[in-house]
Amino acid sequence: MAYTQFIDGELTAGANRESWINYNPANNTPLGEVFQANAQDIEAAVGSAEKAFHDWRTKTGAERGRVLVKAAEILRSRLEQIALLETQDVGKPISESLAVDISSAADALEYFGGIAAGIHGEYVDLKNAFGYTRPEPLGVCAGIGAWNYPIQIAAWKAAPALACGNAMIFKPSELTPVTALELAKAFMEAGAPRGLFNVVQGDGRVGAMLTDHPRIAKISLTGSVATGKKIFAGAASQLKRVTLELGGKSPLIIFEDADLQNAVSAALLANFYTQGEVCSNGTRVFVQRKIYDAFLMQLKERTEKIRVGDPTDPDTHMGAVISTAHLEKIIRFIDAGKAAGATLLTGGSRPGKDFKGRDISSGNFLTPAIFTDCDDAMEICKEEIFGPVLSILCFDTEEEVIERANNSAYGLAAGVFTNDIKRGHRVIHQLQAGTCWINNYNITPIELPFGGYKQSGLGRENSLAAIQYYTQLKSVYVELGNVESPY
Ligand code: TXE
Repeated sequence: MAYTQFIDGELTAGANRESWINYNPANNTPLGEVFQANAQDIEAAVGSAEKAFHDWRTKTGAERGRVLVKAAEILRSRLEQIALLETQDVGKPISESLAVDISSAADALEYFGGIAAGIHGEYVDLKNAFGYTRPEPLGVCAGIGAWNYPIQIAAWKAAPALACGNAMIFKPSELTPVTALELAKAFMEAGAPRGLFNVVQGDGRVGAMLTDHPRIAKISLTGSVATGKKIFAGAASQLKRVTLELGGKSPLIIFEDADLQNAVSAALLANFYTQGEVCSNGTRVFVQRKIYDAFLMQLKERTEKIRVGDPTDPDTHMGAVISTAHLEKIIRFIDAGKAAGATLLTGGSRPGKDFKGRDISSGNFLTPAIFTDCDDAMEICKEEIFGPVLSILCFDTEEEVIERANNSAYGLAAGVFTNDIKRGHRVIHQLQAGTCWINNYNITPIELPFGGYKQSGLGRENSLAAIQYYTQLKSVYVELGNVESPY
């Protein structure tokens, strides 16, 4: 299989380009060859996107919305086959790909397709005059994706961009080149003009070319904080618009009155879903002292029942992490946690066989890990591991836990479990985080904004909040009288 560029409505040839092999994380066998976009590809993508933008911006919101909703229908009609592609590319369980990834992408297309006709300005009566505003598109926007939710990330950027009248050039992560191409095909079949949504493959160098390109008006990144800072700096010379969905080390706070079963379920989901490779994960689990032992006992028992194995098996709970290099990075964090004095209570090892006795030694598998005896200052409690590693911490008072939870350069997400309705809102209002949950975790409906405080990002994706990041607002004053002049 060749993963090439999708420019001007079609897949381009792969020849005469730098290339690399894309591997299946579950067994490290080749899925296909990926061809790095070159400067000519970028120029062709920008030219095609500009041509598409020229017509697309003249369509009404309703006309644009129809294409997005049709694209959503096409994705849903191919859910099983795209889910399998995503599972093979990312290593995540097929149960997740079927339940979340493609549906979330389709939800975004439907949502922004539905509101496209409602994206308009305001009218203001003035003295012998009136004014109005116009939310106008930016032009050609670039999306740059991470590898944990490839088609969801592509759709969360393309849907608002196109709904607002822009064209998009999307670069998936070099580790997951596959399903952005499925989204591109769906847009074409839905009636989008050629070049409205282009895909270019490649690593950070291609991402940097997009950031630097003078005719690309905006960059939207989903990725690490380090990359976010590089893009922000690179965009500065042109004052190019940037939205950044970055990493985090988010707190999940469990008060003594919480429903224990639900709180443990949330802690498991917030650390082990998608092998823990979720930016908004609640990886610092703060538990109030009175229930700490009971919580930890249930957490350990249920963690050890998580079925690690072949991601294509519907019974599997946890698949393989994205690459051998990433697996080694996670193991380095685990070693550092032990060296710092934390106790590895369970997990953190490489299983040779999975829960059905199948040989998985050739894949990037790790059993879900829990660290106790943690200290806030430990690296495993400060840095994003982006793997199945949970750090549990004990606290006594509300004031103490809020201060400790906020003591982080990140601010992406936060969760609070309590049955005291006043405490739940009181605490969540004091947490420095952009995406929050009370008595659940990591539920991200398209109707709510998603994004972070502090170094976890700039701007928001999803909900009506996203519209401001894909439009620029023009105000128009209309004189109904004469120009009064002292000259
Ligand atoms: O990120 P990387 P990864 C974060 C998550 C973790 C990271 C993992 O927290 O930190 O993403 O994904 C491109 N100029 N989120 O390892 O390495 C690169 O090619 C331009 C947060 O992929 O930062 C890739 O396509 N582009 C998120 C993309 O940036 C550059 C949810 C990300 O790569 C570049 C999911 C450069 N100089 C993961 N260097 C959220 N908050 O929603 C690299 N890239």
